[in-house]
Amino acid sequence: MATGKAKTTKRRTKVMAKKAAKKVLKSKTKVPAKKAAKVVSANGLPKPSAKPWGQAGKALDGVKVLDFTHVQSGPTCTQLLGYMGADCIKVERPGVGDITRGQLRDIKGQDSLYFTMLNGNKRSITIDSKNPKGKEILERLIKHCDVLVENFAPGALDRMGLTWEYIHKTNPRMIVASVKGFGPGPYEDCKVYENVAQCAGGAASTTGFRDGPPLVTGAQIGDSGTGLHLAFGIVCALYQRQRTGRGQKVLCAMQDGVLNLARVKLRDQQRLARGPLSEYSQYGEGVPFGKAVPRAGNDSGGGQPGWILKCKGWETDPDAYIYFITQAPVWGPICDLIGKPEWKTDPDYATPPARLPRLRHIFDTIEGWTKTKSKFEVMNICNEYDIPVGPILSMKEIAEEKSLRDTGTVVEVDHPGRGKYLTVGNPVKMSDSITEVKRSPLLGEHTEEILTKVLGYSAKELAEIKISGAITPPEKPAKAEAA
Ligand code: CAO
Repeated sequence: MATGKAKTTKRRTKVMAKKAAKKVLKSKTKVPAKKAAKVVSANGLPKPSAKPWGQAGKALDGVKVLDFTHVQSGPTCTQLLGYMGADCIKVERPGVGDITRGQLRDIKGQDSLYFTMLNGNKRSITIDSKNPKGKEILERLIKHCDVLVENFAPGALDRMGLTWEYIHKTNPRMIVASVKGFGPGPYEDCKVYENVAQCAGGAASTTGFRDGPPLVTGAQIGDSGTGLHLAFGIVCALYQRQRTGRGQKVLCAMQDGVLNLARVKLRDQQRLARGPLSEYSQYGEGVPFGKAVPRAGNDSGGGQPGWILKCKGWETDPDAYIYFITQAPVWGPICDLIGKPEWKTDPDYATPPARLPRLRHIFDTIEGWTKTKSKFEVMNICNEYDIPVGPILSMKEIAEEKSLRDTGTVVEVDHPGRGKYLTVGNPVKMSDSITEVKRSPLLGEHTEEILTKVLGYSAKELAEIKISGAITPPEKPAKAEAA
């Protein structure tokens, strides 16, 4: 409790503090406006926002993307930009659209999951890029947008008249970003799909079992992987434009993207010149190495041996498996768990180099234990001892996994034609740019909206455009290819 004296002192200090504050305010107002602004942005950045986290807009708000992409690689890139807040205006051929709208259809007459899962957070406008009026609309779009993204076959954009020289002259600030199969060189004119890139980028020759043919992987490292690289290039080009004021070309070749993801295998190629790769199980098995990096089955890519092991139920469930890593620091707990405590001190098993020639026997023994438990039981038990393991999750299990729904990695969206569908949300989570996943657009859903509200065409001009054939299919509509 405060005494009377203490109360008076408190009151006096309050009054003094108020006076001092007034003084500070006075002296602050004396600072010339120019200098005050300098204080606010001394490092060239605006004052930190006082808005609550996630309510200060999205990372790419204000960025306008002319999205000329189709199939998978390009759409992956622009969907990510859309997730980050960019306004993606997808240009599609009238009456046809992105070929994937009609590919691998699961509901008759409706946009396929192939299309809907790669084209969320975009607006669709139909324009015939070879029609004179269509070209005029495209010119307006080029002037309006910051980035043009395309993944046509080599030369297709030029044949539309949209050369780099033309685009740069029309809008010197525009960034022109492309996916192609190969970079400059002997294959630059080739059309490329996912598996071609996986093979040409070195991934297939190093995937699969030693005694089997090269294998492609289910992860779309050629298409989605390259789209991801392109998105990174675009964001960097936007950042550089802040300084230079001009756009630039951004090129991602699928072969390069795959190689970047397979770089550990190029590492191994160089190590191979100096001796066998001791962490590959073929070393322990005494199988000689050839001249190139071999396929390593399920060997772990790093220095800690690992393998896929059967779990309870493997006889009937094709996904009852677990990836098990015999990480050196947890070798003791592994030995205890599998009922081999003597391996902790046995010179044949106690050290990582001693274990290398015995890996197959070691993993067979561990499998004897994992086969008695479900993959989730193995996971729970091993996690207690910090033993790194990973259950083989089926796509069914992933689709039903609650934690992935909770984080927005798997999202359910509603589509007017096909109803509810699952898509993969933004895999990049940001604390101040919260992703809102929106359904994919119907073909040409936003054509009029973009022509009038974005490009400023009048009602009269819109009527002219409508009869010009620039935004509607030709008399004999081209058929969407159904797969
Ligand atoms: N209006 C008028 N014409 C249009 C148009 C529009 N809005 N949109 C596209 N077109 C035309 C193009 O101009 C091109 O015509 P021309 O060849 O006569 O000039 C034509 O449609 C087809 O373009 P394309 O050659 O790119 O398409 P494709 O189906 O034959 O090939 C693909 C597809 C993917 C192999 C090829 O685009 C390619 O190699 N792209 C680069 C690499 C890539 O991204 N691959 C990943 C694909 S995902 O697996």
